[in-house]
Amino acid sequence: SSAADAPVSGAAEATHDAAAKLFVAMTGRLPGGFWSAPGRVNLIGEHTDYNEGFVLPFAIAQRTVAAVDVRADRMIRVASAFSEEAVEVALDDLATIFPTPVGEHPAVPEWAAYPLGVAWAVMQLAQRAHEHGVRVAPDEFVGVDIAIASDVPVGAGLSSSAAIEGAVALALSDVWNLELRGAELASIGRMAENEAVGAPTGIMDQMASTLGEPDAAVFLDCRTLAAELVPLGLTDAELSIVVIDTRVKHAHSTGGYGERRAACERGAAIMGVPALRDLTVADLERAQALMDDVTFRRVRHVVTENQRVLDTVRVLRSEGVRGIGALLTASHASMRDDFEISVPELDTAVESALAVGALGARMTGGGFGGAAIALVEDHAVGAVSDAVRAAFAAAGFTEPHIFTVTASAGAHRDR
Ligand code: GAF
Repeated sequence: SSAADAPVSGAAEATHDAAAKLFVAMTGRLPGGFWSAPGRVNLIGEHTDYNEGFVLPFAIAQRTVAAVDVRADRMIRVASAFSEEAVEVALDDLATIFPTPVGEHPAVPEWAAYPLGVAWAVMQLAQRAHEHGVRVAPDEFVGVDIAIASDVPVGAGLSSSAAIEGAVALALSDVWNLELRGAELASIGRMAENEAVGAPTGIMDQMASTLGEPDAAVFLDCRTLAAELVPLGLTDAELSIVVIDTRVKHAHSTGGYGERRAACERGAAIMGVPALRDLTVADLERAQALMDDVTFRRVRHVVTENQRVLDTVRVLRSEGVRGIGALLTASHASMRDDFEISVPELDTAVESALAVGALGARMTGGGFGGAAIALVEDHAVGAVSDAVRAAFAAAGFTEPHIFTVTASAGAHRDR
């Protein structure tokens, strides 16, 4: 084709229908309500979140929908399009299932560890109510049925997991009358991801999924969790963000992600700082003298990436989005060469998009697969898509899934 694949619309009717059908099949009843939360694209700021640094993601229109109702007992039952079987657990037994021991698989099917992990996290936090603003005691919680459907591509680096967590956390907050918002919901999602699913991720994805707004990126300080919306102005600039999903699947509960985290912690310890956030580009010369080459390059990626986020925010606010292309491309080079989390498909996506005039391009998300993004003139979206597809075919790679994304609303109740 000569254009990007058809964009998937936000909170799509089809996703609501799928969640409703699953709910009816599981319970024989209609759901009491629908909640949804989006996936995200990270514009810039990769592997900086767990180093207490800066990130600039935005929520996308693709969403996960949770169809939910309360039950008369204290059971929680979840169903999803990922599985034929619903999973049912007593609320009081969640604490015997989670946390998942480090390095082990969850005691429930992995897809179910997300929604059940969120419920567990909410109940855990209720016991420490003063910390996270949970107002209701765990023994007041009633049982719930939850059916989940999504149009966020899975394994594409677009945070399908944060979308599930956000939708379920908000639904539980509402049906349990907890009035959780923003960073509270995000912290619950992250706790589920880290301790129930067992993926040692930062908080970026959950914050983007809960705080996103149309036409804006979320500029987040991952140390203080202070967030500011930064208008993107893509429409006025006649620019598009094209996502190239390489279809190389990644998982952050295994391998490279945790190793990168460990290298960053090592680097911070050698430099005598609490987190790499506390270093600036001026500290890099000293760092190089103190550590091995691999650790140094991991540190250099994080330190320069934090600076690129700050620069991107400054450029967005002064010149506008047309000015950020070189920063995106520099971010990719840093991830490819210093952090070493790219794969040939991601490099091909970036290079082939740039070769036909993309203003900037980079892999987005945790790496080792997933998606790249390119900043492209509206009128060139078709040409860039064609060029990337041709480059993939020439390299013998699986055909990528290419589509444009728009900055969209964060988690909300739909109906
Ligand atoms: C994944 C993680 F979930 C995020 O927390 C973040 O670390 C990202 O990789 C890399 O920037 O999406």
